[in-house]
Amino acid sequence: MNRRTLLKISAAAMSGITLPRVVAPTNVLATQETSPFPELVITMTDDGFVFPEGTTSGRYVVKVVNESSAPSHSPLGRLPEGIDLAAVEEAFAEEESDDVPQWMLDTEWVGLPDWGLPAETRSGIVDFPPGTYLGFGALAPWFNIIEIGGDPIDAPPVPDATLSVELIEMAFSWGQDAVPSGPQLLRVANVGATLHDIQFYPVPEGTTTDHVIDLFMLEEGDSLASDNPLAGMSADDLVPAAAISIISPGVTSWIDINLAPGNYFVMCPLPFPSGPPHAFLGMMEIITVE
Ligand SMILES: [Cu+2]
Repeated sequence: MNRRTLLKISAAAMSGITLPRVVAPTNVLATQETSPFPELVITMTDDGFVFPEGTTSGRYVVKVVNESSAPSHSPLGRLPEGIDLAAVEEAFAEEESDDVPQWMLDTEWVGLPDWGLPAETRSGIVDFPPGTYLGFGALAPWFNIIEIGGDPIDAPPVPDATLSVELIEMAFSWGQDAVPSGPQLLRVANVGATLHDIQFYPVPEGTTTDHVIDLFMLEEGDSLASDNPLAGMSADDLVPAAAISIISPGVTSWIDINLAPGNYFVMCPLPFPSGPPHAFLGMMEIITVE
């Protein structure tokens, strides 16, 4: 499997970030003192995810603390029965194949709060049913296995989301007319039939989806038209202000977001089951946050 299949247009570098970003949305809503959910602090290091010893199944307020040297762009999911470390190692050892193994599509990706920069924390509410989990770095060369014991999750309380969005092929279906600025708990439900995610990229006023595509399609050495609001940028300069990692069909997760007023390019970059990024098939739009 080619790791880049999982990145495509979502890769980002640390240098040259020219757009304003919002400070990490830590301790926003999911972590209110009245929360009925236990807290789970997951540390991301350069070697993988570290869970507290003896973590058992449940619906958790999750804090992803990025102690690595790369952005925490790192999916986490429960492997299907029968898939073990050896199968995962074999898949990651294959360098230049665009084939995605079936077990990867069948993995129950939890939709972890994503894209904290080094030293940042991202938070949300995530279900961890018992099982064997795989985490991997989409921007860094690691993967690791985490075992979570315990019982199946039985009728947990429903988080008090302030916003919601459903992911389908190939669109975002919003539960409200607008996304307000400031702290919000966003419910993200994958009600489609394949893997998705959602990422919010701040863009200048007047930017259209065509402008963003022109940026992503830019060949090395070329530059954007001068009337493109993104002129002067490279695709690496686009970094999400809020995002989840891969979320599987039938899974719901909640992420704390804290967007500044402005315009955002919202997209799903995933190419599954095989093909172009979902963004190019319709899973992209510009929203205005007020
Ligand atoms: Cu998608």
